[in-house]
Amino acid sequence: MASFNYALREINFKIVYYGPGFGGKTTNLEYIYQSIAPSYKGKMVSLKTDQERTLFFDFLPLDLGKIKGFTTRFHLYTVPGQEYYEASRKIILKGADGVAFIVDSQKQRLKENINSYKELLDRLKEYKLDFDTLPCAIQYNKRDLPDINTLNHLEEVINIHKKPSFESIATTGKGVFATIKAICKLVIEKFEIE
Ligand SMILES: Nc1nc2c(ncn2[C@@H]2O[C@H](COP(=O)(O)OP(=O)(O)O)[C@@H](O)[C@H]2O)c(=O)[nH]1
Ligand SMILES: [Mg+2]
Repeated sequence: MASFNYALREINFKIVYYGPGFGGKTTNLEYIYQSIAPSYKGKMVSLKTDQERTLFFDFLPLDLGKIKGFTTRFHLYTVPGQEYYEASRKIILKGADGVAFIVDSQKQRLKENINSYKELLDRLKEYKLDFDTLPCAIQYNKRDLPDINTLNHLEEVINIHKKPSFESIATTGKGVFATIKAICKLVIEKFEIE
């Protein structure tokens, strides 16, 4: 849910990076964070659990302009991917304005991707968020690795809702901004019609 800060004349949007553990969510956020000039971003907050981190930070996209005199501020979150953090994932997803679903393209991880996608759909349903209209992009990550599924196959078995999708190598930054920009654009478009 977009929230307004009238004092700062800002609209705040929440984008959640979802997907199986070790798919590249944290790597995406770290790349985005380090690419943004200090005056356009807030502090990166990291909540450490024993094995994984939940990260969040906010930033002001330079190229989106203002909406009705308000500056847009995007808050990016990652969720911990391992199965036993289901409760945390559910809490973090609450109120999301947009979702980036990060796929691990490796063949051996296909099942985890599909399970995570199904879980996402279930959680959204519980929050009464309609996935058909929710701004979302799919990112096929780790395209540099040798034993990966073809794009066509991943599109067929994962992207069943035909969301915009991008190939990426998050460790080098390839495809990282294409993904977040697509989501920000969809979030703004949806906000403007509602
Ligand atoms: N080869 C390769 N490794 C990646 C890529 N993206 C992430 N990784 C690595 O995969 C591991 C898990 O990434 P991480 O961002 O922590 O995944 P998360 O659990 O989804 O947050 C780390 O060792 C990353 O360096 C990629 O595009 N290619
Ligand atoms: Mg992570």
